[in-house]
Formats: sequence, C-alpha cells, structure tokens
Amino acid sequence: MTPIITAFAQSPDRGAGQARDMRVRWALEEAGQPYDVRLVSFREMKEPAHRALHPFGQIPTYEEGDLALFESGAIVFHIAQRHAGLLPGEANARARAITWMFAAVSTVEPPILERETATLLESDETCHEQRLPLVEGRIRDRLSQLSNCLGDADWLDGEFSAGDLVMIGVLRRLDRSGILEEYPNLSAYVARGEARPAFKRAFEAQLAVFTGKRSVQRKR
Ligand code: GTB
Repeated sequence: MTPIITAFAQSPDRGAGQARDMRVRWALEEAGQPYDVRLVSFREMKEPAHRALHPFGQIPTYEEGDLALFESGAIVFHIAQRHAGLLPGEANARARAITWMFAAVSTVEPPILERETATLLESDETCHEQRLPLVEGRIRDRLSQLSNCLGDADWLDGEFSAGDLVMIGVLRRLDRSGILEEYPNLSAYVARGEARPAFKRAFEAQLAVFTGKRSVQRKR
C-alpha cells in the first residue's frame, strides 16, 4: 500500500527543504518506498478532516491503510522500523540510532526553534537584542557537544541511520544563520547527508511543488 503524506500547499520557504515533510520524504526515499503527497493549505490544516489526522493541525502526516501518524520523528521511526537501511540490525546499535533520533528532536532542535521564533516573531520587541545572544549561546553549546561527539566520523554511530537523517534535518534549519559553519565537521556532516541520492530526490520533490517542475522519479 502506497503511503500518503501531507505537505504545505504554500510554504514560506517555497520548497527549499525546511518544512518537516522533507525528513519524511527523505526517509521514504532512503527506504525505496514510493509515496503520494496530499498538499494542504493553512486553512485546510485547521479543519476537522486534517485535525483527525493531526491533533495540532500541522504537517506532516502519514497515512498507510488504517494507520495515521503525525510528528515527523515518529513517522521517520515508523518508516525505519518497516524498511531495511535506516536502522542497524544489531540490537544495541539499533537502540543507539533511535537514541540519536530522540536527541535530534528533543535536545538539539529546541534551541534552534527558539532562535527562529526570536528572529521571525520577536525582532521588534525590546528584549530581542538581549535574548538572541542567549539563545544562540544555547545552540552553540549543543553544537559544540555534538561536534565533539561526531569527531572525524562520517556518521554519528557507524553506518548512516535514521538518527543521522533526523539530526541532519534539524541542523539544516540553521541554514543561512552562519552558526553551523563555526563547526566544520558538522557542516561537512550536513553536506554528506545532502549529497545522498535519496536526499536529493526528496529535496527535488519538495521543490517541485513550488516550481511546477515534475520531480524525477527513481526507477524501482
Ligand atoms: N513536531 C512536529 C513535527 O516534527 O512534525 C512539528 C510540525 C510543524 O511544526 N509543522 C509545521 C506546520 O505545520 C511545518 S514544519 N506549521 C503550520 C502551523 O503550525 O500552522 C515547520 C516549518 C515551516 C516552514 C518552514 N519554512 O518555510 O522555512 C520551515 C519549517
């Protein structure tokens, strides 16, 4: 059964790979799993039909038969459990890869989101100039810890896994902030993820929604 995901019909980044359906598309591409996309407007996301799939009225969602999921991390985890290639077979290595998925969304992403909120929504407020350096300091703390952990390895724990996929998805949100470039091994790590053929297909498919160009379908 071909899963259906939801994505923005209108995205503020015009499909530049920042909206969270990108992580789900990337995981599906890594898994070699074809998928359909239903585009939803901001209004539709708040309507009962979409809220039945996503209690917070957001994207992405994932439908597969009578299973409906929300939360990009949980969806990637589901895909990784169902398909080979995103989680190691050995039990301890698998548990560590899952740990990195959680670390990405619950430890590394929050200060990055805080910065986005501070930059996009609070830039006119008087506290902004005091707050931004504090928020960026919290990001740098996390990045320097992550950078030490990665060292000169290609991936966080052996082979590429769903842990790397979600972590790279999170780090990409620092695009154009200049902060990631302070950690050359993390910049190179993100570039390695973006160089993967599955990432490129996912990126192209997200972008195609806004350029109108058909994305190239991989022969399966
Ligand atoms: N924790 C949830 C998950 O990981 O799935 C968060 C989901 C979420 O934030 N969804 C956003 C959404 O639906 C889209 S991804 N927002 C609409 C709403 O809440 O009403 C966040 C996002 C959106 C756009 C850009 N961009 O254009 O640069 C980047 C990130």
